[in-house]
Amino acid sequence: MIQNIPEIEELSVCAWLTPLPGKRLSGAVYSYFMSESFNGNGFLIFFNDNAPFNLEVYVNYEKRETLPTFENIFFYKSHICLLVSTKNNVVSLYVNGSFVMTEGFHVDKKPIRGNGKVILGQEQDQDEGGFQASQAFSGTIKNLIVWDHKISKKKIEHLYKTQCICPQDYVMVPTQNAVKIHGNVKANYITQC
Ligand SMILES: [Ca+2]
Repeated sequence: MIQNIPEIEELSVCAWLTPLPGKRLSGAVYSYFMSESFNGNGFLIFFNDNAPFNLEVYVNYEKRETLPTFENIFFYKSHICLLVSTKNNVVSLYVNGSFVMTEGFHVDKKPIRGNGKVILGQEQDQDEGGFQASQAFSGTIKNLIVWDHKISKKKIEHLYKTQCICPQDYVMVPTQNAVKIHGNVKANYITQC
């Protein structure tokens, strides 16, 4: 992808996520890779398919880092928001409009550098590539929006209650010609506001 991504100190990502029938969510929802990031993603949202099936959030991914993980509670359609701060080294999770918890990184984080590549539904081990089938996202991603700041609690509630809104002051939103989809992913796009 496609749209120019600026350097980011704080970040919010919201989306509706729905598992496939009879399955739990697994794999990479959102992978942001910079060609300089030899060890991994600048930003990654990943449902680990191994017990205990945590939702993992990587920022400036380096080997051996201890990352924020959240218990996997996504067996049903859910609206999730992840609010990331590289100033405070924390990630907060909201589900269906409500705050769930905040977890910290154990390695200090710098801002996430700009001009990387976003892939929905697969985990990049290299620029727009290095995909592993076992890390493909299983489920449906809908109304994914990214902001370059922490959005308010009120906005999170609004996003959940209105289901679909016209995104405002966002950094990146998938449109049909601005995103690459890989894996077992059904993508829905905001087509009109
Ligand atoms: Ca990989």
